[in-house]
Amino acid sequence: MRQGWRWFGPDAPVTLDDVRQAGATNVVSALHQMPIGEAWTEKAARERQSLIETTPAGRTPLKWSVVESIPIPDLVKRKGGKAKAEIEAWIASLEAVAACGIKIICYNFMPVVDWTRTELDFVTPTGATAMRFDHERFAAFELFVLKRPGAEKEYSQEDRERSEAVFRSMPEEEIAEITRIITSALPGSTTEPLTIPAFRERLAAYQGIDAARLRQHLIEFLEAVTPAAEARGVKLTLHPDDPPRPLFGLPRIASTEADYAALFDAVPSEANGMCYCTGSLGVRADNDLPKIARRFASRIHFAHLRATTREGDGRSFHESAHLEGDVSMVDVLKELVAEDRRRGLEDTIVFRSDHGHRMLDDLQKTVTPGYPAIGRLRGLAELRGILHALGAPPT
Ligand code: DNO
Repeated sequence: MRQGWRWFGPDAPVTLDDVRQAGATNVVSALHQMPIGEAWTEKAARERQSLIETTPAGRTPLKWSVVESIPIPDLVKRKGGKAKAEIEAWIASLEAVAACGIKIICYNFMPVVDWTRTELDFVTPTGATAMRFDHERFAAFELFVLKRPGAEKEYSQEDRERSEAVFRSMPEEEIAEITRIITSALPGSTTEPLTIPAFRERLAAYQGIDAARLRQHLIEFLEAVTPAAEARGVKLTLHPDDPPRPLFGLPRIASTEADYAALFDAVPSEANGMCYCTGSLGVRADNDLPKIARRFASRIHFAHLRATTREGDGRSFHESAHLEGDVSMVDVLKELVAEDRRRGLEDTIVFRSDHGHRMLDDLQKTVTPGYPAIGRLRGLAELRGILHALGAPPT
């Protein structure tokens, strides 16, 4: 397996030397500066590639192997194959990165919001902080800040009462903070930052789009883009929904084993692949992670490895240290290594330690939420240890 590291570009607090020191060799990056929907140019992709791959004398070479992500505009999710211009622009971006030799592209198909949390710095027993999704705080936001019409029907009376109490106890700054975290899009998000009125409008635009429609739109998108990907040897990897269940009354269709099976059945192209994310899938107790890895092994080209702990209410969760939490990372890695052994060297799975606790010096620094250097470095070191013990040292 290839050791990856997400790098947010030249302005990020984590540098390419930090990536080298963490021991990663493969960079995961995107042209985050590009407005969603605008076609990337080969020139811009080459500039980013040259930043990553021009190795100063005496330093370890790095390779830009994965694009995470080329965002899919809202219109494609709402209109499917009818969003012709948007799909063409997406293909142009695919071609721009493929021309640079980058062969793995990650994307997601979550409507309106990408990954969602309610707290960025939940204090763990060690003093390190983790990201968390708290069901009551989420409900407080949805019911009393966003005031989404019809939302109350999706909560039990007990939930509504509790979340109202939570809302009433929240000082103004906390309400502003949760609004910012949810609507302004977390780092790397592939959706646009929104204000509350714009957020309401976006939600309303999905009226009449249920899971079956959304799935059909994803299938139409894949039917349109996989020929271009196949022609260039590019693998498209669909990131699971995070969390893997509907939010804000919007459907989500990449949450379970059955969801992925339906997509691979509908679009068998070998370019139709999966970004296997333990942290996202693991939030559902009914997702059997090693089984999913085994079943879809040949479709997995990119893996996000981290652990989450489901909390007592069955809805809330927080991010744990990489080998703690609800996932058996050893069992998962056994499956991925077995698949890797079936492949050629060029084709091995790129994995990255996903998210990390904010700890040690990072507690004093400005960090990118979810992506502090030290917590991720710890995670990568632990994952690397497992791979050595399995007799499959990563490259
Ligand atoms: C969060 C990330 C996501 C992911 C996109 C993929 O940490 O895993 O933002 O990059 O959903 O398109």
